[in-house]
Amino acid sequence: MTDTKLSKYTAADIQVLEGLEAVRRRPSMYIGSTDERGLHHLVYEIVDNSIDEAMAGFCSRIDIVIKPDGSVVVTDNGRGIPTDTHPRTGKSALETVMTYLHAGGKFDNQAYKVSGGLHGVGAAVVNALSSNMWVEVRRDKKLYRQEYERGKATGPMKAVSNGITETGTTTGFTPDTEIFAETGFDFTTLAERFREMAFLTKAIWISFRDERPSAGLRTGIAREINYYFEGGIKSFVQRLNKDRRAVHEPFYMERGAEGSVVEVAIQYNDSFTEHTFAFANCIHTIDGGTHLTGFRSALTRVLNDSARKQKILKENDANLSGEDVREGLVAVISVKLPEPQFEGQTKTRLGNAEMKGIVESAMGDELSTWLEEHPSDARRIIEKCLTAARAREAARKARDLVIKKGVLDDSILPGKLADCSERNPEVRELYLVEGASAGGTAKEGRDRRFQAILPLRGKILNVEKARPDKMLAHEEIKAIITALGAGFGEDFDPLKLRYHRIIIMTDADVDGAHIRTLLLTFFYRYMPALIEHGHLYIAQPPLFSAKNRKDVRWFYTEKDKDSYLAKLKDGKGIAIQRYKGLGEMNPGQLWETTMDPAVRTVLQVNCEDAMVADLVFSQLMGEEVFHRKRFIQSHYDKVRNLDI
Ligand code: 0RA
Repeated sequence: MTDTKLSKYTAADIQVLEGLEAVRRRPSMYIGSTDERGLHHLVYEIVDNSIDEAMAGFCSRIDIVIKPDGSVVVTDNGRGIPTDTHPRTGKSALETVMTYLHAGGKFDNQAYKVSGGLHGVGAAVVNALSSNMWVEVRRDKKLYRQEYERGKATGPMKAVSNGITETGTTTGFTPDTEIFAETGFDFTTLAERFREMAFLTKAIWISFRDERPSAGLRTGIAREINYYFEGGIKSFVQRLNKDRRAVHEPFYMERGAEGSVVEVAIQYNDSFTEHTFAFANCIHTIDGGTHLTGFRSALTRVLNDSARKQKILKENDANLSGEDVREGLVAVISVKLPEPQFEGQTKTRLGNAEMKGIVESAMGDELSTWLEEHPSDARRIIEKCLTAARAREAARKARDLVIKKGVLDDSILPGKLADCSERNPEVRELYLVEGASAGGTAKEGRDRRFQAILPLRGKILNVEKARPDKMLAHEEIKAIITALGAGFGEDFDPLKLRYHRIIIMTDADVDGAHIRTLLLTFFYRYMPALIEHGHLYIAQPPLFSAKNRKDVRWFYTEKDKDSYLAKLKDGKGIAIQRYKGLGEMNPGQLWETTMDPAVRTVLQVNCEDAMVADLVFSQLMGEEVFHRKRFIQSHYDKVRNLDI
């Protein structure tokens, strides 16, 4: 209901009550876009209002239903939108909220509402962009109702029943097909957002049901899901650590400061990677911002102080670095502030300068108290950071040695590499091939002018479970780094790449998928720029062949094979073969089906958009992992852009 613009107006005590024509004229101004993203935004707007009511302490459950006709109904058990007459419009407060942009009065009370800037544009905007909308309010023992069409009330608000004991608000709307090209909601997209909302709002119950006839049929999955996390973000970190060994009980704090609220939950595990998620007003700020900066500096400072106090760090020891204190860290930071400023191209970085100090001091105080009150947890955490520091030092030495010895020097290319003759990196391709035998086939089948082959033997190291020194000791990883010639980690320089297309070619089976995942993890963690610049690809070998005496046909999906078979009048003499391993093809076939640029399809691995973090996020949350893995394994032939 309130957005940043409004709060500025009210500060100057100007009330702007505008009709909704502007919203229909330029919808993107209010919801970002009119594609699927904007469409789903409508639902978030309505649910956000109920979340705000929960944050104010008056609402404990929210029910969201996609109705069989494709409309959405959101019900909460809050106080109910007020129904008394609004002094400026002479209409009910409900109608004012629903039919005027930036409806004011008590609704823009900042102490009550902290909505997400761009995202807080509210129910009126949804109303303007819906062909039909209705609201029911349960309040003062009555049930009130009003209906709207494309933002205009079709009649006054009416009390339709008496003797109502509950309170709350129910909103139903049908997105307008005049505005949205696509009006079908995606269950998973909505469910993931609701899960996030549930984690970020302590003890809220969110129930989500899809009643569309197609919902359950297509997938066989029951389309109803309920979220409830007693401990909010504390449950969140515990959940993130579900499949790891936690080092201690979670640290959790919540504190109000200068009109904002800071919430932090931390739990270290025994892995070597960091997973930190920062939110501002329930919006996942994947590019971080001032709240994250404040958090990090408090963490480093407080752990160093504590380590000195406990004499785990001796006088002559160097301080723990930011990297040291983040190894194995799982953390969630959630801030709520009245006027959030989101920066960057995707508006996913918090810009409010004051948040750095607010988070730093709130978190600093709370964490140092907690460490004092939990001495054994404190000791375990600090010992872990110290181990990280020592390992990092050892890794640095190992790396210096490795560099000195020239092991990573590109003048000494790995022996297994079959390089190409072309000199221009832009046209050079490197195939990373699973297995020595498939590697051999690829070497024979390739165009040696511009295609190089690096066979990889056995499993790739899971980099999440290994420190950089271990990683460098791993032959396959070392071979990849050397062959690419552009360094790794902070030193990675895409300008030095010896190939501009790096193509992962693995078998179409579970092992192949696993190796691919490990390789993607490695590139994502140690050469993210490689992915960002679009250099990483996945080859797509066929799954089936159909042979008769004269020729061979290849199929990349089960469906293509089946429809070919169905069209055949006479299937006699046709031999269908399922290809599992690359090694089952001869060099000519491998070239023809998978490597020839004129006919092959390769999937470009893409992490430019924010989805990467989002997926890491979802994968860590567990639930969807199985489905995603299956998705990647069985449908990767249909995806052109694969996000990792
Ligand atoms: C302002 C004041 C009051 C309730 C709400 C807003 C409210 C809005 C929405 C939107 C969806 N669900 C909601 N629930 C509550 C109540 C003021 C009072 O009762 O004193």
